[in-house]
Amino acid sequence: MAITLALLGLPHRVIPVDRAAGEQRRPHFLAINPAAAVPAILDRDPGLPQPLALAQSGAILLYLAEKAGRLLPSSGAPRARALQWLMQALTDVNPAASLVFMGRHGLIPGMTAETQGFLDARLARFLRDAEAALDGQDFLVGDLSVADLALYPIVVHRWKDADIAARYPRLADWAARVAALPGVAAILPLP
Ligand SMILES: N[C@@H](CCC(=O)N[C@@H](CS)C(=O)NCC(=O)O)C(=O)O
Repeated sequence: MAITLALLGLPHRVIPVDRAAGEQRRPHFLAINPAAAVPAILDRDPGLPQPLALAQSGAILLYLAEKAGRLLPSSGAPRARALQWLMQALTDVNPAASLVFMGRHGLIPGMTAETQGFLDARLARFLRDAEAALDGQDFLVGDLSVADLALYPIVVHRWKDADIAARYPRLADWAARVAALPGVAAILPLP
């Protein structure tokens, strides 16, 4: 979210939420997202009839792109493709990556090496889809879009587990391109 806000040049303040301390369950945060999960935004734009509290990373990314009129094609097939990749990043790649993380950090009860192998292979399948999408183009749907910005943190966080640099050369080059965008490396650099 911070990356998208920075790239769009929208004025904002990032407020870290200490989840280990349960801050997401405190009243001041629940007023913004009653589901007690990050990310969430509070848009106090005076042009709005009232401040907008919004959760779910996909909804937030779409809202910010539409607000700024950038990072999302406005109509037709280009927009549909960008939405497809946004959903693919958030509903395929991200859950697979989260399970790999949980498996490797002892957060899945009864975890075995076989199950970890299954989870690793599942993530690898989704990463291969992204690798294929980047054949012949710099970003997932041609121009930079919120789909790239949804996928980038997932790829960065699983960089070593999934052996991105060695196994997915186009994805690694793409990540370097995203990392080189203004302000991105200061927020989330490549490992
Ligand atoms: N589908 C949601 C997932 C949000 C979510 O599960 N966030 C996690 C952190 S990645 C969270 O805040 N969990 C609540 C907790 O840790 O108590 C989204 O994309 O925003």
